[in-house]
Amino acid sequence: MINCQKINFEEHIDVRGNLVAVENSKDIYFPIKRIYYIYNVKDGEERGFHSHKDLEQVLISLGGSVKIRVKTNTEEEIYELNNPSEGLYIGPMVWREMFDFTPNTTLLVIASHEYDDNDYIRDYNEYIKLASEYFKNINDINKYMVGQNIYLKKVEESDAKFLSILRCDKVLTKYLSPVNGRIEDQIKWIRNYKMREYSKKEYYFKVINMSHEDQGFARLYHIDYEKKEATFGSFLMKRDHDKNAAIESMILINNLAFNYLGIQRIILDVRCKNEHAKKFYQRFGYQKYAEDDLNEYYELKKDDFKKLYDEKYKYLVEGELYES
Ligand code: T46
Repeated sequence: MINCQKINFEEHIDVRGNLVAVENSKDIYFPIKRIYYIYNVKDGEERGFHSHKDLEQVLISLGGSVKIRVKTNTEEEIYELNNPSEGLYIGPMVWREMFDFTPNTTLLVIASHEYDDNDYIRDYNEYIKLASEYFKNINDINKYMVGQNIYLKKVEESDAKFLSILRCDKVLTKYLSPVNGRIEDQIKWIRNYKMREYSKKEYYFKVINMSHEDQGFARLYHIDYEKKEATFGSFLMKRDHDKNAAIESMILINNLAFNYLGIQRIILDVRCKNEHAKKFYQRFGYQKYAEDDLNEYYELKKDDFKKLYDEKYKYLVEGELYES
C-alpha cells in the first residue's frame, strides 16, 4: 500500500538468544528524532484514529501482537505486528488505527520528528479531503512518465535482479561506484528508497519500452523543494537498449523535474574520464560549473532546457515526428 510497508530487520541469532539492531540510514531512512512505546493497553482498547501530515514512523512490536488498520482515501489494509524482527513503516498522510492488542504487548515507535500536536489530523472527513489532494499528485507522476517509445515506472523490489545485473556489468559501470551485486542487498536498498519516494524526496525509475521490455534505470534524488534543486544520476541503460530510450528517459525526467515538481536547476556529477557521458549530458544543455580531480559537475537550468526542448526534442515525447 502507498506510504506504508513492512520492513524486515536483520536478526543476530546465537545460542544466547536473538538481537536486532536498528540503525539510521541502514535500516531506517529518516533521521531518528524520537522513540516512544505503548504498553499496558487494556483488553478491547483501540488507539490512533488519526493521520500525520509529515511524520514518518516505524512501529515494532517488542512482545505480544497488535493489528494496525491503515487507510488512505483509496486504499485500506490491516497489518499484524507480532515479531520484534519486523517493523511497519507508515509515511505521511496515512490514517492509522491500532486494535486487538494482546495482553503485555509493547509497541515501540521510532519517529522522524519530535512530538508536534499540529502535525496530527484527527478529523476523518478533513483527512479524506487532504489525502485526496496529497495522493492525486503522486498518481499524476505515473501519468506524466509516458513518452513516445518508452515509459518510466517507479522501481519496485521485483526490479532488484535486473538492477543487480546492470550494476555488476563491468563495462556499463566502469565509472560508477562498485556494488557487491547481492540481490538481498539490492532489495534492502530498494526498500529504503521506497521510503524516500513516499516522502517525495526521490524518484528512481525503471525505463521500459512499449513492448514492456526493460531498458535501464534513471534517478532523480536529493529533491529540495525549497531550493528548487534536484540531482540526476544512477543512469544505467542495458548494452543493447533501444535507440532513443536513453534520450527519451532524460527528457521525461527533465519534464518531471521542471514542469511538475517545480525544480529550477538539476545538477549531476560525472567522472572526468567519462567522455561519452559528458557529451551526452551536454547535448541536453548541461553546463560544467565545477570540477575536481575525480569529477566534473554539471548543471541544467529550467529555461535552458525549455529552449532546447522546444527546438530539438519536443517531437520525441509529443509525437510530432509522426504528424507530417
Ligand atoms: C501514532 C500512533 C502509532 C506525547 O506527549 N508525546 C509523544 O511523543 C506522543 C506520541 C504522545 N504524547 C502524548 C499526547 C497524548 O496526551 O501522549 C498522549 C497519548 O497520545 P495519543 O493519544 O496520540 O496516542 P495514540 O496511541 O493514539 O497514537 C500514538 C501517536 O500519538 C501517533 O503519532 O502514530 O501512536
